[in-house]
Amino acid sequence: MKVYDAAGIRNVALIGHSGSGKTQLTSAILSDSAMVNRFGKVDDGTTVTDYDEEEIARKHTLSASTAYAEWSKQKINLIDTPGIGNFLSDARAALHVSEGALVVVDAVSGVMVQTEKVWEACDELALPRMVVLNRLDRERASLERSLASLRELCNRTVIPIQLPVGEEKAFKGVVDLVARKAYTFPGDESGKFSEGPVPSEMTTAVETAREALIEMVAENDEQLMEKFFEAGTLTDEELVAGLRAATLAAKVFPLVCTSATLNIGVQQLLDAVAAYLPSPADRPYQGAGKDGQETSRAADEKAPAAAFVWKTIADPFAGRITMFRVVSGTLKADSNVHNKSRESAERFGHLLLLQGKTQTSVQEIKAGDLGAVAKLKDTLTNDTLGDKSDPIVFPAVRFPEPVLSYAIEPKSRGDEDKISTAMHRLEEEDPTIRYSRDAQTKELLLSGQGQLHIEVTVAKLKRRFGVDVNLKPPRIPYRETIKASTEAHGRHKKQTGGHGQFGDCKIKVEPLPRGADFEFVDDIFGGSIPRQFVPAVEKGIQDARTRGYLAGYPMVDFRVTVFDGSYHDVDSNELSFKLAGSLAFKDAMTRARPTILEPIMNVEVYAPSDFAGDLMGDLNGRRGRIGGMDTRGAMTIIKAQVPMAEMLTYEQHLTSATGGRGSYHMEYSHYDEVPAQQQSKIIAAAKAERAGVEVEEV
Ligand SMILES: Nc1nc2c(ncn2[C@@H]2O[C@H](COP(=O)(O)OP(=O)(O)OP(=O)(O)O)[C@@H](O)[C@H]2O)c(=O)[nH]1
Ligand SMILES: [Mg+2]
Repeated sequence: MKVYDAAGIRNVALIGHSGSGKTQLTSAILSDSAMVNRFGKVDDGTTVTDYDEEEIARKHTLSASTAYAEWSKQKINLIDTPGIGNFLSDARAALHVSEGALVVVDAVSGVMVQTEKVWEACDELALPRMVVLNRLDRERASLERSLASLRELCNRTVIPIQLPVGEEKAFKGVVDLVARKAYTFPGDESGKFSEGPVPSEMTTAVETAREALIEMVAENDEQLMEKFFEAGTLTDEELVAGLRAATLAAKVFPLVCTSATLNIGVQQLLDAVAAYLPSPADRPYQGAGKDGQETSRAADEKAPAAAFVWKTIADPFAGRITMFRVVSGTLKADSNVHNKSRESAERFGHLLLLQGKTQTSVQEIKAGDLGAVAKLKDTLTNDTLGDKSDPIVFPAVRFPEPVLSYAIEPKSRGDEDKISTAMHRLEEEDPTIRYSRDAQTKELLLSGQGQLHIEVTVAKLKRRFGVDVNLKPPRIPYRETIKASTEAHGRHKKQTGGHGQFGDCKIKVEPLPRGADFEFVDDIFGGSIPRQFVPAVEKGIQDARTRGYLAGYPMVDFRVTVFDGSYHDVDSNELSFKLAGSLAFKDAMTRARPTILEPIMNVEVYAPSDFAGDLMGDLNGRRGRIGGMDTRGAMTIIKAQVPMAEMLTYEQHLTSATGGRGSYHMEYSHYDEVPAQQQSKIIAAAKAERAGVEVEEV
């Protein structure tokens, strides 16, 4: 393939709610641009970008993947991203290396919860975007209703540049509002279309929509506004240039119409991408210079080479695959590159272009383009690669912390070492999972963004690394804290002939604000405890607090001050003071009013308004606090704060309560005290667990 320079490249992330058709659309694009021979289908598991077995089996994208199409003398790099909430961080990462986004919206359901999330993510980056109204061939599909819900998201700035020809099953093409031409398709998926005049029954609608488009463009440019007032309209050239400028400035978001399964409107979409979305040359990349000062870097192939790593794939056979964007300069195969985030040297072998999983080896990759390289030694996601002498580094993608933990155990004994190696590889690939060992129970914990995320990770573990594990019910990461200040005393004394043991300390404990974790203060004056033993007191308290007091959960948000004690010249040693610390902690807990904290989640539920009442009732039943309600067209958004413990089964409930038409998004908010009734259950469950009894439910 030809090597494109920055002005000839478009980096476009396909983002949007799950099921809107991003993968199918990518597939249609690759077929129409003759990058592949057959038109792959999500439903047959034959698309280029959902190549992973797990994606094929579940018919959902679980990890972002790249593809590219040559169109109108341009190379359009496509990043197909997951729409499922658990996996949305991959969409965020993709936005970091794109100049533009295609926000794919299902014309039946309109804006959904993840549409809103990705829209906000684009807003944060001031990213230009186009809206692709897809699935227009479906029953109940509607431009008007979808537009209404979009406009509640971003006012009037989403503006159609096409109108659909025919509705629902009869959807057969699009009218381009700029060129005033109709493109109609036979509906046989071939993508062969005929070009003709606007159908007579559409002329009024087309003229009205065109008028609205012209006004929107004129509104965003003073010169065009003046012309518009003078002449009453704009020329086609002015309209195209004005629309491009307003789109680049992320002030206006053109909307196009497609059916990705029937391959209708897809080529017109590509034309629009080429015409209106920016190239890397149009949008300098943000980075930080020597002193951390913000700076930007133009996509200049003559500048020093600098690349940002936005994704890593852990392949057990091919090794690590590092996916990057060349921000400036030119990366060459078989060359030495510096990892500026880790100050280490890396050796590039083959440089790769990725068409889904298919790799094509190339000699060089220039500024603005996306590529990959295998087998780097210690480069990970979010690293900056380039010339050692060039100070620039690029801002990291912020990945969310895990919200949910499951205990896992190997099905066959002796697999524990294998689990640990494989999990560390998977952590490299997915920064939103964590693998750890529970300090109390010694269980292996897998933490992630939700149940599906955990299940998919376990499936990867099995398929890629041959490790089979059992998942135990999720564990809520409860914490303990105290509600009262008190003083306490701990003394450890043992005299069994010969050498004795003696440690003695007095402490004060006081609650700290939520999130403060733990503080230890040494307030010993006059050597009542010799200097060298104070750390032992702290260690004893630290150990005791991580073991918890009520139900074995780590105790947080309090301060311990050791202010007095005594010692024995011969019998005092570290161990004795450690035990004294731990005894003082236990003594303090009898008066410090210990209590249990639980994680509270921010939850947003999207569902057709008919269900709103029932869903709110249900959230109340889950100890939820409703924070607000909003409507978007026919949909209602409910915002609430709900304890995590009550949300474990929410997915199933929402699906069955709304017939699959509701969706939700959840993220960690804060810790709050558990009501007394629930506390006793948690304490009982912890006791039972310690006694080795299985408990059904907490
Ligand atoms: N009728 C119709 N079905 C479509 C269209 N586009 C996609 N589909 C179907 O909708 C389903 C979801 O399509 P995908 O392309 O997997 O959706 P996605 O946005 O990639 O979903 P995630 O990967 O989960 O985010 C599949 O069964 C597709 O065949 C369309 O234009 N019309
Ligand atoms: Mg997909």
